[in-house]
Amino acid sequence: MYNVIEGNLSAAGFKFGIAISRFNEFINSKLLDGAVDYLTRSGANEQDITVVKVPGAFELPMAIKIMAETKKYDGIICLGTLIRGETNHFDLLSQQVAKMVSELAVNSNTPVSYGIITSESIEQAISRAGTKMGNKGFDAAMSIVEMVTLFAKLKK
Ligand code: INI
Repeated sequence: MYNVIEGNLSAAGFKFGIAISRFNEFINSKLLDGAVDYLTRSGANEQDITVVKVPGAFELPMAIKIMAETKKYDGIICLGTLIRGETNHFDLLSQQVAKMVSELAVNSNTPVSYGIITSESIEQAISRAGTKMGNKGFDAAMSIVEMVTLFAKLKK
């Protein structure tokens, strides 16, 4: 019989960092609510959750890098909203940020989950922040708990 190593959904005892941008704060605050809701309902202690705020999505990788270097967090969630209608450099920003975030996660050995909405319009962003299409912050928290618990097993 083969061996299977996988994470679980119990956040108890782990420390989480959340990097969040202020740009589109109205939407991002809903993502933060969703992420904290998931973490605490999965057993995380509120005192074990640290929220780091940056101006915009462009600055998220910089914050994540320092956060990962401190080794204070078992996992980091990044939250933000990029709306095509609002920016000419939407494509550049969204591709660069996603690339940087994944490189940071791989290079730092700290799991980072991606809770950044990239949408065509504000309406579409709202539908992904706790209305019709779920909550991307909640989903990113679910992924980070699975990865953090997986890493704990892999490192044993
Ligand atoms: N930042 C975002 O997080 N979302 C956006 O939609 C956005 N738009 O539209 O431009 C945005 N721009 C700011 C950018 O992330 C930086 O904060 C800014 O360029 C300063 O470095």
